[in-house]
Amino acid sequence: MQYHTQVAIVGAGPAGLLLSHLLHRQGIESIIVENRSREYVEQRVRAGVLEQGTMDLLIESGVGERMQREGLLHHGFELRFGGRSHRIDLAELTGHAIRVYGQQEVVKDLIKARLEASGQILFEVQDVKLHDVESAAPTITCQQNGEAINIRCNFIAGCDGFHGVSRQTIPAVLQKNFERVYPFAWLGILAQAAPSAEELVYAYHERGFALYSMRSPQVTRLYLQVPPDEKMDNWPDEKIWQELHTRLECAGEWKLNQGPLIEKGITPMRSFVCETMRHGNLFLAGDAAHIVPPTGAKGMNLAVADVNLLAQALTQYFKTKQSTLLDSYTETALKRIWRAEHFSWWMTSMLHRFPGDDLFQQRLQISQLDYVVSSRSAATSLAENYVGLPMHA
Ligand code: FAS
Ligand code: PHB
Repeated sequence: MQYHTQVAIVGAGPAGLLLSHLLHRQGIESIIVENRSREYVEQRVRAGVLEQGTMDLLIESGVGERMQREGLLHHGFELRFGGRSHRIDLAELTGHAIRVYGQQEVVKDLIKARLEASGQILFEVQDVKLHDVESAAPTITCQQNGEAINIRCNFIAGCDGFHGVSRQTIPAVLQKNFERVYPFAWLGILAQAAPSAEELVYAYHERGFALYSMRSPQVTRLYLQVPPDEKMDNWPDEKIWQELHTRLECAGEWKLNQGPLIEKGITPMRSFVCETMRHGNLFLAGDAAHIVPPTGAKGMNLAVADVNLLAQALTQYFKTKQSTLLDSYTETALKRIWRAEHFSWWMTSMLHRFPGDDLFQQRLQISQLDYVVSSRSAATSLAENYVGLPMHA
């Protein structure tokens, strides 16, 4: 089967779907190739926090209605350490808020919008390959249901995540990569349990980091710091709950509600940036170009910021044949990416126990936490990074 489009997109995650949606609104055609099924991508539990800019973009582009109706608007969150809880008042410090709305819900809304607009998303493709990306007529080949697919296009957007093929299409010698792997992972659970608190709780505890979040008035989302190579088999439900109670219930009367687990998994933690976000007419966006530890709730929001920028650049090209924004895409995107990388590293370093850390390191962490909860300027710095810096103008 032969296709011809303006922008071929690899990956139907938040980045690829939003890019296709934003281009469509400018009359620019695209085709998405996705190696998983629609059901799989719509059920994949990942991020949970939308920055102010992400909320605004989804609303402005006409896909934010359910997010506004079902998402939980939060004006602050808690830092819990030393047996006490301290609220960071995001709204008071920045005038902005965040919204808790599962990434899979964003994906569902975007797929619905694309299909209602007759957008083309080829699910369950295999053997995706990118060809002639340095030419003016790059192509993507793949298989679908045993049929060979060939897509001719002007540009390819690599939105296929950290393990995708797009970044690997760029010759290794040209890839300018930066990485830091952390000596711990997150064990995450989704529980059929009414949230025990209105807002998120980030806990620094001698036994390790814990995070209390939620997805709806009936579903709680929780995370535990575990060793980097931890196996799920070592964590029966009872042990998970016991550790969560220990690490989170350290301040007064507050008790964590329990309930049946819906989903559980272990996510490794790394910081990664491939600064080579363009190679010819291939552009990388989202996790294909960068990864952050989820402590700062930046992953999906960074992907959104990338494709907002890339959509503007592609729109300029197709409407005016000018490529100034395409030429500056990498430099502009990297400014926000490195800001989010630093903030995510800083939040992770402040809140996690590092294997082999000493009392000196722990005193530094407590001092940093004490400063953030007692100094308005320190709290403001955290808050403005957490709600997200303004989207690229
Ligand atoms: P995605 O990885 O979401 O999407 C890429 C898409 O490309 C996928 O659908 C994949 O199936 C597809 N694909 C891959 N290879 C392909 C190929 N060869 N051909 C065709 N399609 C291909 N962020 C947070 O902010 N908070 C969190 O709590 C959080 N938890 C996470 C948990 C896990 C297990 C993971 C992996 C990530 C988590 N993240 C979290 C980060 C996550 O939300 C990402 O930032 C977000 O998914 C980025 O979106 P995309 O760039 O679209 O990449
Ligand atoms: C989530 O709800 O999944 C979540 C919230 C905040 C984070 C990471 C994940 O920092």
